[in-house]
Amino acid sequence: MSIVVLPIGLARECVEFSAVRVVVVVPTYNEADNIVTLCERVRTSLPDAELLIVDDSSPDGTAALARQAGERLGNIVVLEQTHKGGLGAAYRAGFGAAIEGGAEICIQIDGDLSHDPAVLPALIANIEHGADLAIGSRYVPGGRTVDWPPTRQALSRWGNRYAAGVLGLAVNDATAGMRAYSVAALQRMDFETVRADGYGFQVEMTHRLVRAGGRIVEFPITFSERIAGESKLSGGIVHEALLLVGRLWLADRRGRRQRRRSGG
Ligand SMILES: Nc1nc2c(ncn2[C@@H]2O[C@H](COP(=O)(O)OP(=O)(O)OP(=O)(O)O)[C@@H](O)[C@H]2O)c(=O)[nH]1
Ligand SMILES: [Mg+2]
Repeated sequence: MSIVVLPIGLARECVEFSAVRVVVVVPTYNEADNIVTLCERVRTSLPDAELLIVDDSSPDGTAALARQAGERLGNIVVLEQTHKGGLGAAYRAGFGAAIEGGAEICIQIDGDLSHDPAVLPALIANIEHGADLAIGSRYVPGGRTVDWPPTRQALSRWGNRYAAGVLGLAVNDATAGMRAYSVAALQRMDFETVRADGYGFQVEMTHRLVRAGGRIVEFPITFSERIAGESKLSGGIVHEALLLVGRLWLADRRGRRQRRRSGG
C-alpha cells in the first residue's frame, strides 16, 4: 500500500488551471431547492470548469432548473437518467461521460450544499501536485461537521473507523462525498466495475485506489447538514456499506492467498 501525504492547504495561486480540463460531477435527486445556488457557487469557485449534473429524472424538476442555470452561467451539462438508480450508478455514468469528453480531473460534490464549493481549487491543487485522489475530509485536524445530530455523527465517525480498521485503508474519511480524482487514476482503478451505491461507493472507490497503489491526500473541510430538501440516507444504504466492508475484506484475503500460492 502506498499512501503519500502531500502538503495540504495548497493555495489556488500555486496552480495554473487553464490547461487542465476539470469536470465537476454532481449527482442529484430532488435537489430543486439547492441546485441553482450550487451551480452559481461552483461557477464562482471554478469559472472554467464544466458542471455535469447527473439527475435521475427528479420529480421536482431539478434537471430543468439546472438547464436554465446553464443557459445563464454557461458550461453546464445535464445528464438525465431514466430512473432513480442510486448514487453509484450516477457517479459511474458521470465519470464515464466526463472522461469521454476529455476531462483530466474529475470532481464530485453533493448537490445539497453540504460541501462548500470554495474548497474545490484546493482539492484540484493537490491533484496538480501529484495526488491521485484528494478527499474533502471531516476527520482530519481542521475538518468538522456542523448541525449533525450526535447519533448521525457517531454513525459516520465509527463507520469510518470500522472500514479503515478492517480494510487497512489509512484514510480518515473514506465515506466522504467531496473528492477530486485524476482521470489517469480513475482509469487505472477500473471504476466502471465498482458495484456499491450510497456511502459504500465512496468506500469501494477508496479501497480500489489504495490497492492500486494510489496516492491519497485528505484536505480538511467543514460539512454542513443540508438546509433544504430531503436526505436520501436509508437503513439500506448503511446495511450495504457494512456488508461491503466484509466483501472487500474477503476479496483482499483471497487475493493474498492466491499471491502466496503463486509465489508472488
Ligand atoms: N442521481 C442520483 N443522485 C442521488 C441519488 N441519491 C442521492 N443522490 C444525490 O447525491 C447527493 C448526496 O445525497 P444526500 O441525500 O445528501 O445523501 P446524504 O448526503 O447521504 O445524506 P444527508 O447527509 O442526510 O443529506 C445529493 O446531491 C443527492 O441529491 C440517486 O439515486 N441518484
Ligand atoms: Mg447530503
